[in-house]
Amino acid sequence: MTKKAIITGITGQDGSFLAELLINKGYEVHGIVRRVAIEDPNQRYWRIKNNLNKINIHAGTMENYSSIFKIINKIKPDEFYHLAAQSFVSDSFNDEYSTLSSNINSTHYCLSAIKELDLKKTKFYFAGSSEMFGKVHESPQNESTPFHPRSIYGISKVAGFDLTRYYREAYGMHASSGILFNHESERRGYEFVTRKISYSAAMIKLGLQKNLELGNIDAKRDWGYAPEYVNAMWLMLQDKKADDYVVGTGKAYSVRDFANIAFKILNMDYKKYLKIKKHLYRPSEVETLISDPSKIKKKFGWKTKVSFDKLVERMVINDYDALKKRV
Ligand code: G4F
Repeated sequence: MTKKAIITGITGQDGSFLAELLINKGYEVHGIVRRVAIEDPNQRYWRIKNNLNKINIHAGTMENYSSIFKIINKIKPDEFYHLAAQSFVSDSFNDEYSTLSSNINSTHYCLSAIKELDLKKTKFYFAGSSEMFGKVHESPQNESTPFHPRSIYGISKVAGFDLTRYYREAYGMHASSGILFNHESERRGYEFVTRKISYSAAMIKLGLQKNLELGNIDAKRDWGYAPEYVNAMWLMLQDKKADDYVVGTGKAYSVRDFANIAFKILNMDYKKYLKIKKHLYRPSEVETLISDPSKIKKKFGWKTKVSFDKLVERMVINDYDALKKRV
């Protein structure tokens, strides 16, 4: 029997890679998408445009329980990947209420609908985040490290993580959370620092931009390659037992390191173009995140293959080649 999967956030970086992975594995793939996205496919579907004929799109609002309930009831999926969220940490400082309510409620609605429909076969995945560790209590961070979120986004993810565990423990649901460290790719949104740097480096090289404006360049992150992370999500749902897993590379680099390598690839020195801007600093920063992915490695043999240098190179070359074609 063909397996059915629902992905929320299918138009995003992770959703698009996950859709491809599941299509290649023979799944019937369903995506829940806002009506505005359906009305503006050129703008919103660029990551999934090559697979649109293989994806079943459903118009739905993550803030609306009945909308989610109806779609889940219609599809009765084997697997449910809840990736949709307001995922830009910076924005969560300016837009506390909608980040908190939409990130928490959407997770609650999905879990509650699966429970109310008594879909015992449906396995649920929640996209947790290393932002939950925030002001870290130990390094590297593993599944037992206490959470200490430093943003409304991080707080919303801790609540989503707790909801997922609660439904697992209270109702025996197969509900797992991946605690994913930063993962990037050629499909990353332009507001995140890695894409901002790769795109700016390419623009500067081609004479289309003068400077690169950044905030805290000493922040360190554990950056991996996104397609490998969606495979980790899938692996979690193939196990008999639901559980939570840290997913990362186990190595950390600074924003400065990223900029240095990115500009070097195009034979430039980032220091010549860098402008530090106060307004790009966050009111409370997460200084360093570094994962201990030994649990997922031991359980599923999962580990990253694309190195940090290779990741930066892929992103920069992709932006440079695409821009060059346009000018
Ligand atoms: O690229 P970022 O915006 O990613 P951040 O905040 O680490 O969050 C990402 O990873 C999380 C997993 O840990 C996800 F849950 C989340 O959804 C998202 O995908 O910022 C990375 C670092 C920060 O320390 C930030 O202060 O870069 C620093 N930074 C410095 N200048 C900047 C900038 N970040 C952005 N976005 N833009 C800047 O100009």
